[in-house]
Amino acid sequence: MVMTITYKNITTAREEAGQAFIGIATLNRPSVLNALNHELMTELVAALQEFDQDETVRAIVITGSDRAFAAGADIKEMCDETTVSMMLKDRLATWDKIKNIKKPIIAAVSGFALGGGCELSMMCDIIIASETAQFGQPEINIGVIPGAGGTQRLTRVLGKYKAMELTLTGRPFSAKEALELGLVNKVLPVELYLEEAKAMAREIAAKSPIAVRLAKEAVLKSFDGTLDEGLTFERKNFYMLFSSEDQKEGMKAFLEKRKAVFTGR
Ligand code: DAK
Repeated sequence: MVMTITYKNITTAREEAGQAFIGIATLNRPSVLNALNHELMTELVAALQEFDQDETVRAIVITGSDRAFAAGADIKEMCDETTVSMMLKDRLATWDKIKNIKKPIIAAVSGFALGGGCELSMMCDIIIASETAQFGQPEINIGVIPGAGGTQRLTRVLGKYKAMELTLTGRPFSAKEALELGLVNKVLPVELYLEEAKAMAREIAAKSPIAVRLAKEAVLKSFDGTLDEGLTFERKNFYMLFSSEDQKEGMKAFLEKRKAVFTGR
């Protein structure tokens, strides 16, 4: 069963994944290559929050079209802004809410993933790309810099020198290069990338949702502070799982040589 709700700038769907569902949010402003205006981002955040609240949804996929994941933040919308208007509107506060989504998010990226589009993909937990995907932070070409985390997330993944090159030159880079740089998990032919992202989401949907949530939280924690802080956090989450029914079920099922049935309790 597939249910679809249509927003103005995105579409969403829930697709069956065993006993549960995966949530799919598709960016849908084709006339501007899915440029990310405020209305689209507000809708996307609302859709992600709805999936996050829905106990039956276990993993989320964000995708665009084969031609464009997103060609960046909407330049038309930003063109006449001033420092003060940008600060007062604080649009980034909307983008920031994606950080608070507890369920794993997989970006299925094809075509242009530039500027804010590249940054949106890097806000996700896993990136599956098509062979035609083209990443990049071209903001320098229009007199600005990445504004939605690009200078930080790109650098943490690629290291100083590659991040510096890509940020200062604005050069787009291919899915193949992104794979070599460790920015994407897999590259597939354009007919297959979305299916692969959904298959990975379904695979994750079969795990204990509470273990998945704490695992995501612990991995993300490694970006925040020292190794010791991260290790302490991981240990706390690990111990916490021992008060879940899923831990008992998962371990018992292993010992009884059967498939575990996770309830998220
Ligand atoms: N914004 C608005 N419109 C865009 C757009 C964009 N980023 N990208 C493409 N379009 C529009 C084009 O204007 C064109 O519209 P019409 O002329 O048909 O009305 C239509 O999409 C098709 O584009 P093209 O005709 O240019 O198509 P091509 O195949 O020739 O070229 C391209 C595709 C992706 C190479 C080219 O469109 C391009 O260079 N686009 C701009 C890429 C770019 O510079 N992206 C970075 C934007 S800056 C923030 C959050 C995030 C950000 C900043 C702040 N806060 C919340 C504070 C991020 C900033 C950015 O992303």
